Parts: sequence; structure tokens; C-alpha cells
Amino acid sequence: VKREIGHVSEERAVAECVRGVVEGDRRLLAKAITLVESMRREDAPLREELLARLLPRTGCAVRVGITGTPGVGKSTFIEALGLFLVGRGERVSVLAVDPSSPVSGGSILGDKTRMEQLAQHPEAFIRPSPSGGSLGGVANRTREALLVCEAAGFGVALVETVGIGQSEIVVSSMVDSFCVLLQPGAGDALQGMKKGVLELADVLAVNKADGEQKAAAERARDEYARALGLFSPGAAVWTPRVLAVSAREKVGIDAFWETLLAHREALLGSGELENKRRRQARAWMWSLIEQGLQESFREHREVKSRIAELERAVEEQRLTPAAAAQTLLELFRK
Ligand SMILES: Nc1nc2c(ncn2[C@@H]2O[C@H](COP(=O)(O)OP(=O)(O)OP(=O)(O)O)[C@@H](O)[C@H]2O)c(=O)[nH]1
Ligand SMILES: [Mg+2]
Repeated sequence: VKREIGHVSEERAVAECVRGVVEGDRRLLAKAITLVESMRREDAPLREELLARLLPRTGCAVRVGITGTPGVGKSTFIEALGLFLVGRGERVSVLAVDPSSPVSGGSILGDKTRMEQLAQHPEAFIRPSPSGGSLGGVANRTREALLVCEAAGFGVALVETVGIGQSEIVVSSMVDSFCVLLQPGAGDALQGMKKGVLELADVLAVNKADGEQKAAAERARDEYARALGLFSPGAAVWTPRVLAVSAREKVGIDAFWETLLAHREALLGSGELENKRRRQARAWMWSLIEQGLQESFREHREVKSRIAELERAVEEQRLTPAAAAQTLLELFRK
């Protein structure tokens, strides 16, 4: 009987969240995101139910990823861009994928102070990164939060990540357009730039093109543009573009958005947007399967009882990694 009651109230909780999200109730939107971010196993059926009900309302947002090294001005830029967009009547959500641990300084968007105006705007919604867990886990929860925001009618979904480690790859796999913010350091601009990031970028913006740094930022822009020209594959539907902007002075924000829309047009016109989203959805499914398998593997009773021993044997070179893996996999498959 108790289970039944629990079940009924859970049903009601999901229905309430769905209604709240659709009607633009911010408290319920936050609650829905908390639910999709929950790592508790007992929340899984509710989470699935909520996402399944919201799914038909998703897919309509312009999904944009923004990355850049610490201090490049991501928060300032997103605030400027967000305010520009709400000024044009858009509704904007901001999510983050933050792979850093609470120990190393916490969430990127912990510094909401720098997005003070946007955070208070009724047409904007800012949500810090879910904390804890692997990058893959954090990213999956952000993907799902993005769907909830879309269902809530946010026409622009911004996803911020700090450009360290692999997080920019993960974010680029959940957005339509991926943007990299760059420091104005001229001359050596390219040295600090990972080629991988350049390859992911659809739009690059050299920030801080103001005051004393204006000329340096413009030089850096030209250098990046030349470098991109060198290894862009001519036949692509889109050639990445480089701009100089000032997030602080709010200069170039409109040009940035125009460029982003041009990218979107190119994707739409060639059918590539749909292809991209299909590929992303499929890859997401596989990443969930891989994570699920890993979890089951580590929790498997017989596997668990022998992991430590076999790891040690491998470390001490008494056993090859291949043999140890084989033994564990056989135990798992049995
Ligand atoms: N001159 C100038 N300074 C800027 C600009 N944008 C940001 N800044 C400054 O750069 C510093 C870092 O800005 P943030 O927006 O916090 O940078 P971030 O990339 O979000 O930094 P993390 O969250 O630490 O990764 C701050 O002192 C900003 O005031 C700009 O357009 N021009
Ligand atoms: Mg920041």
C-alpha cells in the first residue's frame, strides 16, 4: 500500500513538473532540473518519465557552446550576449559544464556576480554546473537540463565550459554552434591554442578588444583568421570565422550573433543541422550505455571481489593488463 501511495505521489510530482516547465514557472523549472540532475538511483524512473514527457517539446532552441581559457571573459561575454538577446525579445538559458572539483575552486558559474544583470532578468535563466561525478556524468546531466530548458521555451540555450581538459569536446557534442573565446595576446596567439579546439570552433572571438588591448586583439584576430584558412577543408558547408569583441564594452556582440546565425543558416540550408543532431543523439545514447555498463561492471559481485587483487597484480607486473581484463570480463559475462 505504501508503495502504491509513493507511486501516486511520484506520478503527481512529475505531472506538476511538466506543467510547471511548460507554463514557465521558474520554481518548478528549477525543480525539474534538479530532478534530471539527480544521481540517486531511486530518482531514475521519475527522471526518465519527466524527460519522456518533455521530449516532444524539445529541439527548438538555438544551442550554443562557449568555451575559453580561465579569465578570457566567458562570464562577462555571456552576460553581454544574454542581455543583447533578451533585449531582442529572446528567452535565454545558461547552463555550464564544469569538470572542476569543488576542491579546485568550484563551479564556473559560482561567480554569478559577474552575470548579475542577466541573472535577474525575467527572460533569462542561469543554472550553475551540476557538481561532482565524472565529466561524462556532469555532461549527461547538462544535456538533459538543456532539454528541460528547451521544453520551457528558451529559444537560445547557452552552454559554458572552461577550456581545459576534455570538457570543450563534450560541450561541442551537445550544441549546434561552438564558439571559442580567445585572449588578445598578439604574436604568440597561436602558440597557446590547441589545434583540437580550433577544429571544433565554428566561431572564434578574440575578447577584450578595447582600450590598450584593442590593437593587439585585432592583430590576433587576423592571425587566427590566417591560421584557420590554412587548414580549413575547402568544401565544408561552413568556414569558421574570427571576430574581435569586447564583452566589457559590449562591442561586437551583435556581429557575433549575426555570425552565429549565418552558421546556423549554413547548417540548415545543407541539412547538416538535422544530421548533426541525429549524430549527437546517437552518440549520447552510446555514452549512456557505456557509463551504465561500467557501473554494472564495477558493482558486479564477483568482479568487485577481485578487482583490487587483479589491479595489484597488473601494477606489479605479475599479470598482463590483457589477462586481468579478460579474467574480469569473463566473471562479468558469466
Ligand atoms: N578589458 C576587458 N576586460 C574584460 C573583458 N571581458 C572580461 N574582462 C575581464 O576579464 C576578467 C575575467 O572575466 P570573466 O568574465 O570572469 O572571465 P571567465 O572566462 O568567465 O573566467 P573564469 O570563470 O575564471 O574561467 C575580469 O576581470 C573581467 O572584467 C573585456 O571585454 N575587456
Ligand atoms: Mg566565468
